[in-house]
Amino acid sequence: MTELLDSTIREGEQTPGVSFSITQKLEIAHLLDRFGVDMIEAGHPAVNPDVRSAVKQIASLDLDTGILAHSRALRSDIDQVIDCGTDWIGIFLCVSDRGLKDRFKLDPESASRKVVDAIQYAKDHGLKVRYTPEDSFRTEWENLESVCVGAQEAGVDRISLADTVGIMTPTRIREFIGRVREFVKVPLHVHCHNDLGLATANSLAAVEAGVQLVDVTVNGLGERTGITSLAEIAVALRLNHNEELDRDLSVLPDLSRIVGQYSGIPVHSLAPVIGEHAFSHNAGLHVSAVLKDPRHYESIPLDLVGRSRRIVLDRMAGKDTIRHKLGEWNISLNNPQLERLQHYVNT
Ligand code: HCA
Ligand code: CU
Repeated sequence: MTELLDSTIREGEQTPGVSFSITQKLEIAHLLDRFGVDMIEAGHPAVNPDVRSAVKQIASLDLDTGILAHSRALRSDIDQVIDCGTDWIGIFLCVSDRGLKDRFKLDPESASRKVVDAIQYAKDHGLKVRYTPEDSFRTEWENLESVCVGAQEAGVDRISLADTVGIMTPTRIREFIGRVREFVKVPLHVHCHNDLGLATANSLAAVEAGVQLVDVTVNGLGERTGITSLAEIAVALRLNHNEELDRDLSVLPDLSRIVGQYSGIPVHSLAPVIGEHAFSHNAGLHVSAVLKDPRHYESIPLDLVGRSRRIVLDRMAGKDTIRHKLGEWNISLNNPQLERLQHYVNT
C-alpha cells in the first residue's frame, strides 16, 4: 500500500500568514493519526523554540504514525531533532548546480560529503533517515545520482524526490522516476508542489512509477500554491488502486474544517472531495438522474469520505428537484401546481 506523509504542520505552516499554536498542532496530529497517515512531518526544530517544542510534544504523543522532523544537513540541526525524540529525520539539501553555486557555495562533491556526514551522524544517534535532494527534478543527473548513491552507502532509509517548484507533468515524472530507480534501491518518496495544479496527478503518476510514499497536506496547504492535498490523493488511490482500505477517510471533513479554521484559509467551494459543492447537484437533468441513482453524477461514495449529498434549488431546478425539496418539507403538490411553481423558480 502506498504510504502517506502529512506535512500540514511543517510545509502547511509555511503557507503565507499561517501559524498554528502548539495546541492546534497536537489536535491536527491526533486527527491525522485517526485518519491513518503513515508519517507526520512535525516541523523543523531549528526554526524557532515554538516549533521545537511542538515537535517534541507531538513525538511524545505515542501515536501509531511515525513522526519525522525536518533538518538541514547540519549537525547543529540534527542535534535539535535528536533532542525532540522523533523516530525519523528528513534531511534536505539541494544539489543542483544552481543551488550549490548561488546558495551554498559548494561543489557537488563537497555537498555529497555533507549529506553523507549528516546521514551517518543521524544514523549513529538511532534515527531513521530520509534524504531529499530538494528541487530534484531540475538537478543535473550526475549530481543527483552521486548524492543518492552516497546517501545509500551512508545507510539512508528513504530518498524523497521533491518537485519543489511544481514544474513536472505526469508523463515526465513517470519517466524520471523510472530512471532514478536504476540507481536508488531504498524506497522512494515524492513531494509535489502545485504550481501548475498538477500536484495530485504527478503524485499518482509517481506512485504508478513505483514510489512508496507521497507527501501531502490537509487542504493542500504549503508554500505558494501548496502541495498535494491529502483528501485528493487518498481518494484517488482508493478508487484507482483499491488502496487506503485501512484508513478512515471519513475523518477528512473534520480534518479539512479544523485546518481551514486554524490556518484562516477556507477551502474553496469547488475543491475535490472536501469542497462545499463536491457533492451538490444543481441542473434539473442531473438531479433527476441522481435521484434515480447517484452514480449517474457521482464517482466518490459519500460514506467513504464522510460527506452528504446536497440537492440545490435555484433557477436550474427541474420538476424532480422541486418535488424532492417539497418532499423534504412534507409538502405535496399536484402537477399543475408543480408546473406553476417551477415556472416561478426558473424565472
Ligand atoms: C522546504 C522545501 C521542500 C523540502 C522538502 C523535503 C521542497 O520548504 O524546505 O525536505 O522533503 O519542496 O523541496 O518543502
Ligand atoms: Cu515543499
